[in-house]
Amino acid sequence: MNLFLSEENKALQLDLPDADVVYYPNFFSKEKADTYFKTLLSETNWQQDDITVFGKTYQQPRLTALYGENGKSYSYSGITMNPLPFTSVLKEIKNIIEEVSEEIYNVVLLNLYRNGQDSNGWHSDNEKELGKNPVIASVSLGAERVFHLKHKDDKDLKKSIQLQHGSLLIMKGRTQEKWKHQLPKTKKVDSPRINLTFRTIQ
Ligand SMILES: O=C(O)CCC(=O)C(=O)O
Ligand SMILES: [Mn+2]
Repeated sequence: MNLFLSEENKALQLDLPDADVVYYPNFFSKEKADTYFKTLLSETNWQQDDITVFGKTYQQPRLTALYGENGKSYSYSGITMNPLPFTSVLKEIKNIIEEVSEEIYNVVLLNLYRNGQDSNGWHSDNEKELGKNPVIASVSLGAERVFHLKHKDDKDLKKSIQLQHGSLLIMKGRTQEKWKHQLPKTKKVDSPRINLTFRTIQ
């Protein structure tokens, strides 16, 4: 038995057309998730970037950081991020996620939502450097937040999931091609959440 994982580590396949999304609500044990949250909150090189959308510049409504192993940069919404080398805690999490998802990742993007006013707007992770049908493995730590998915063509196809402390969400197949996702603002949360998305830059 892997002592890092929770005992009831069940996988829920979401029933979404044109997508392949698996959610593990209790992926890490509570103790492991608590430790990871504390370590990442204090050790991460958090930064707040400006983004430019339709010619207007805003501060991103969250803090971010990029860690990776190959020195390749990653660009989205007009931001280019250069990865710092993986820390030991990030390597530890990456190894565990690689084992369950049977995939190798070379970068992790971290988001810190300081409270319910921080958010991540509708988008797909479909940047060219991620290649076709990318696998995105997303770990949630800290405050529970709602995550929305909506189909790009069929407006009636939507899904909400509560992303729990210590959970893992894997999006693969055509999910990024056919669906968008967001983490909306909420008045119900006033504590921080950390999200890690493991990705492969080609
Ligand atoms: O915070 C989350 O759960 C989603 C993060 C996300 O979609 C992203 O960083 O691309
Ligand atoms: Mn995303």
